[in-house]
Amino acid sequence: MVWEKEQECMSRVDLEQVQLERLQSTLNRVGTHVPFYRNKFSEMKLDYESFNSLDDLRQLPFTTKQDMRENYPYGLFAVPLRDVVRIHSSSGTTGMATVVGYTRNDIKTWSNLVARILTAAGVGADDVIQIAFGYGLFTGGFGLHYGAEKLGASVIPISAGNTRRQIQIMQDFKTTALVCTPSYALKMADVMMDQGINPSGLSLKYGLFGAEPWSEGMRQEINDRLGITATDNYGLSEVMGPGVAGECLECNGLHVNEDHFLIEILHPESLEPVEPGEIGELVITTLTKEAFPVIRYRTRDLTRLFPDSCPCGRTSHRIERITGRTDDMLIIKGVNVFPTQIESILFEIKGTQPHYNLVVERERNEDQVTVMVEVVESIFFDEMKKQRTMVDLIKKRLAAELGVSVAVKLVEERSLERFNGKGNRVRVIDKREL
Ligand code: DLL
Repeated sequence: MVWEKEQECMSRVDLEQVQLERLQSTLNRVGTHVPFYRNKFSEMKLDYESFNSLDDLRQLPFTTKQDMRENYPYGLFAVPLRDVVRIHSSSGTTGMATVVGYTRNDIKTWSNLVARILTAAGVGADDVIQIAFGYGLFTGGFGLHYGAEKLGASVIPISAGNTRRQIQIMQDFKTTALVCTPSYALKMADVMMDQGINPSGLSLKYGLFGAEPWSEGMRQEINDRLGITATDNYGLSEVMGPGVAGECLECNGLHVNEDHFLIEILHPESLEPVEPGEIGELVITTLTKEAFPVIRYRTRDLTRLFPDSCPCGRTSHRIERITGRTDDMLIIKGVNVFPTQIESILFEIKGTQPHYNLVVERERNEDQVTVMVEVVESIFFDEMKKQRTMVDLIKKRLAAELGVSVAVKLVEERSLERFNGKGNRVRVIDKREL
């Protein structure tokens, strides 16, 4: 099944024409309404109105997460707030977060693109979809929700957490499709096992998983343990949220919604295109966004293009599952975490040193982070009670900043190894085998 056959299966020639027209209108939009782009274009003496080929894209400036932070909260919006009907935001509190907006039309487009992805993954109007992504500023819950409703499916907006209840609902409501992070799907399988529940007695058929990296091995495990067909779907809030790309039931890479997103795969340092099929950084230009269009957004996600066509009939290019990042962002239980966020909190707490390590582990399919913090001698050798107060304080502050709880361990001054690389004060020890 294809949700929008005409668009998803159009010839590459027609697609490129649509892309070019939409690129021109997006450039017009940002060149007129977003001072950040207007100034950049005029500094570069860019005559975007004369663009007549998609290759001209290469002349355009990049947009980075830093640009978004510098224009926090609404500086990059291309419409007045009165035309914005929804606001989402990703990782970090004030000043660190990126804020994205949607017009009524953007929400329509978003729902449609998510409906495409759900359809490609085997789900239809007769399905009962349990959405176990967080509903809130994170785009996962609401993004998938609107797409699933658009499809006409029965949506269970259960949100994340409370695994036993998730399983109970799954049994009672006869859920046929599960939507969450891949690690949470495995956690559900663990809890089912603990409770003596055999997944083959459930009605579950499909699983759509995304928002964090996973592997082919994990897919196999999920398929085997839950008795479903699991597909991968990708997106990011800066560009829209879920709905950017997703796998069909061939499970051979993620179809990009190319009539809405123009993608480039670039060498992360030279920022020149890699050879077709080589791994590089995914760079995305939105083609239809109204409130928050972005030009050449550097996702920092690494992937490559699959050159061959897909037997499903969709003509869009497919990307390989995300294989890594070019920065130090970690995804913990689906939440994006930057080590610098941890650092800025530690700086504010008297007695801690700006040296810390992050140890990330996956225990029973759940991410666990331990922040090892060096503390001054007087605290390290202080009585246990004072140490405990310190640990609690750091934990509380970090949980509030990061939106996910972490363990904290105090260590003696100068006991952590020093590094001289770029992130010279922090070392991330990621023991998860993703
Ligand atoms: O994670 C949007 C989303 C929600 C996608 C639900 C799919 C399903 P952010 O919180 O802004 O948005 O995080 C975006 O998460 O740059 C990737 O590094 C990572 N990511 C998202 N999907 C995948 C995936 C949502 N399928 C960041 N595989 C992105 C690997 C993923 N990494």
